[in-house]
Amino acid sequence: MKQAWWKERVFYQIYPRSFLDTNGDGIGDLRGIIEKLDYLKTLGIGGIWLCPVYDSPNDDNGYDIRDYENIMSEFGTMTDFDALLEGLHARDIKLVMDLVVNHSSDEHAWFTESRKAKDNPYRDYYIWRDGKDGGTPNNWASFFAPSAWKLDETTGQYYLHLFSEKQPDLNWENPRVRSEIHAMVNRWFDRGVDGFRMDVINCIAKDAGLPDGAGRPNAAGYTLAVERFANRPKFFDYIRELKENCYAGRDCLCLAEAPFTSPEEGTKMLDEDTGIFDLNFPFDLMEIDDGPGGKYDPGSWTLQQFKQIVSRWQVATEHGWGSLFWSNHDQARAVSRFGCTSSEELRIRSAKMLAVAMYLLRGTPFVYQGEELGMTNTRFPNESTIRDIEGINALNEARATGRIETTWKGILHKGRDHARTPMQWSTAPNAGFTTGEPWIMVNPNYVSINAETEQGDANSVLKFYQTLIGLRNSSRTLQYGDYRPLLIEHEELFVYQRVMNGETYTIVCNMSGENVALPEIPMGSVILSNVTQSIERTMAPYEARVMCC
Ligand code: TEU
Ligand code: CA
Repeated sequence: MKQAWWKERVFYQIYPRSFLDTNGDGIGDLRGIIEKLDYLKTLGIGGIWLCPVYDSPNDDNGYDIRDYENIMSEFGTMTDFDALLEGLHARDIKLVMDLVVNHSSDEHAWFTESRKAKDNPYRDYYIWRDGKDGGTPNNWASFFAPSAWKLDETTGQYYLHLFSEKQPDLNWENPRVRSEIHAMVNRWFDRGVDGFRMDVINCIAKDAGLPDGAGRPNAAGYTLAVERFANRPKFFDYIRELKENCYAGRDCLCLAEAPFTSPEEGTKMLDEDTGIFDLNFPFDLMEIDDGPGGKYDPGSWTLQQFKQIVSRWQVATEHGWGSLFWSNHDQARAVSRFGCTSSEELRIRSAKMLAVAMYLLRGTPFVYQGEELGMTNTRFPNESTIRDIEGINALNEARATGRIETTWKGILHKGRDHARTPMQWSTAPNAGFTTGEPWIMVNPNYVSINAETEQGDANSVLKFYQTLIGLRNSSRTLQYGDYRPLLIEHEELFVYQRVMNGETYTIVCNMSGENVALPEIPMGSVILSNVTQSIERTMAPYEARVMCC
């Protein structure tokens, strides 16, 4: 097994808009992150994944980039950025930026040029087509709108947007687009960043001729034509080319966000010798509780499904490496979704259990901001408090098809805004996030769930995360050891070992709300637990034990 800095460190994902506001405009900023660097260091963090901070009109909160080489004015300046980078590196924390190049903003100079005329030199930077039979060029749906095509009056042609109409897809077939992107990536590397998390990167290559998709149509007759644009052969070529042009000779992380990727495809992408990425974010776990109607049609999940997903990816990445996460800025809060919030005691215990279950696996942990406090979903009182374009679109579509009640329930369960409510720093007004009016509501539970209070409480989720991350940081076995699942068929307990050089860690998690008898397994002495008093052969609800021998 090759060693690498990104295999040994615990990462922390920052959603800057919601992290800390230092100038009272209600929006988090880079100075806010700088203020909290010691907080991150104390947590044991060795790397940051920073969501987009580039200049953007914020149709999708920075995932619609207007200028790849400037900082969003709400977040600060390039001087602030350099100061942040310096502050991170001074603490030996790596910085991984978001790279959003499947699409840009429609306000990017490339697109404002492109839409001017069919013969504009930038026309082929995007994907333009004539309509067909009085309608769109094909039947592709958008993730954020019924159709993926928008008719542009100026030239009478349609442009493709897999996300919102303010996020036109870049045309990767155009070598000029690719070399502009390479140059931009290289300038960020030269500035000192340590890697990129590449947004929906496996969707950049669309099948030639843009053939219709075959999937189930939405109410407007369009379909998410995943089989036409996800993990297509050319995508592998484009990434190989990008790596040759940007990564060669650098020790930087190449991390894919890769929806629609099976473990088999993951093996291909992540193979240490022949793959194209160091790490990826797969979606199976994030979709575990999707109902037949998708993300906002809430379903249920079982421990068996969870174990299968984990095991498949552990196996898929045996000759490579994987990522470990419960949540991100697109998902609900981990403890509300996978743990238990019926009482404070169980919220705290289950939040700690989830951390043990996930972050001692083989792979690189990514803690999402606020997760280390056990932050929960928010009871958004009504639709007007929703800020996310995906949620707003889902509600609009649901209203048109009479499914508003299910969808609202779905949003309360899994809406992206749960992850985006402000970080809860203290008991001060607005959780200490801002002295102004926050851009999105603060979860009222900040009075008890916040960093300051938890720092002073030995039993807090925060203190537990510090201990757990410290344990992982100090153990080669937990970083590089083999993964061995135990009690595979068990319906309540999630049990595995990490083994290296004669050292064995055994991790036992009760993922249910019941007392569960612990079968005979090799154990060792308990080095970490989330309950005050363990009963040897009984696992209390949501109990987690880490043993070593
Ligand atoms: O998300 C990619 C993606 O596939 C999303 O549609 C995701 O499935 C969805 O949000 C889950 O509800 C990335 C970013 O993480 C997301 O924030 C952006 O909105 C999206 O790309 C477009 O850039
Ligand atoms: Ca601010």
